[in-house]
Amino acid sequence: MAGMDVNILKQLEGMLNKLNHAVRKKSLYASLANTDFIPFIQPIFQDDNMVGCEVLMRLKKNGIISSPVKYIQEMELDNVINDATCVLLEQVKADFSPHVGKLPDNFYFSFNICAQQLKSVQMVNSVIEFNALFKNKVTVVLEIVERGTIYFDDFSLAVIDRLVDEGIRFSIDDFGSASSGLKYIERPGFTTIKIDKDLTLSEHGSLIYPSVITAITAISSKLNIQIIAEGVENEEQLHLLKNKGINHFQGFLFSRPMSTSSFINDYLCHPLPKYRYS
Ligand code: G
Ligand code: G
Ligand code: MN
Repeated sequence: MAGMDVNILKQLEGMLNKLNHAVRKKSLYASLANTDFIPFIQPIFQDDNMVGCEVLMRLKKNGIISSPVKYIQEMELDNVINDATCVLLEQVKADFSPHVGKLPDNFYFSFNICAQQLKSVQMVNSVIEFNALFKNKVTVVLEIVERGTIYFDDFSLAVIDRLVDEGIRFSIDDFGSASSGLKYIERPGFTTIKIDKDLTLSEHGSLIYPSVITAITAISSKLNIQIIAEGVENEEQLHLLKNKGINHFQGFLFSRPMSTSSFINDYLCHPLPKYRYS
């Protein structure tokens, strides 16, 4: 009798979970109705030279552009995230195709994806297509943006190997924050760690997490991995991070994320002698 009760409870729990999922999906789709996914671009610098950029999703609804931060976690649990990434790839391809010749040598476009997206044939094919179009001029980097612990199953690892064979590189985003992708940085193709912006903060002339930064730089030099410090907002931070041996930076001090047309205008068509704008 007690066994039957447990079974019924389990069935009920399953039904409730499904219902909950359906309600959340409906609410997500309602929020995203009539919304376009558009790419914003934030440059990444090695000292004062722009070496690449991160493509960041923005939502455009009724002419208003906003961050996807409120929806991104729900989106990542749904196939809509693959549609969104494909739209960003297509839009960047269309906007930058006439300007590839103006990009610095060895430039890269970094796109955010979560591990689950490697299972989407549509998404993987779009990445391969994008990479093929810009081959020899631009590299594609995939930033793994897991909100929990990063886990790749055998299928995803095989997809990664395939993409690495195509020349695509991987980086671990928000390194040192919630995500834990430490073991993957030993894999071929994982060339970069992006130190989370919470860890690059400084206060009263000192970094808040100097030992963590030292440990990350030690791992990266041992494995010959590149480090990008994210969230660099002021000269003090920049100076302190440079003293730790870091030389790749992204943040508001250099540039905010901007539309593709502003980026093309400011950085490719009419660049100032130095790329620093703020
Ligand atoms: O740019 P902003 O801080 O508003 O972005 C909010 C969050 O959305 C960040 O955590 C960022 O990683 C995430 N994000 C931005 N663009 C993409 C994207 O194309 N795909 C995924 N999965 N996350 C993104
Ligand atoms: O999670 P991920 O690292 O992909 O997200 C990067 C987010 O950080 C982007 O959405 C971007 O808008 C935001 N960002 C970029 N530069 C800075 C910065 O200097 N300070 C802060 N607070 N956020 C930044
Ligand atoms: Mn990122």
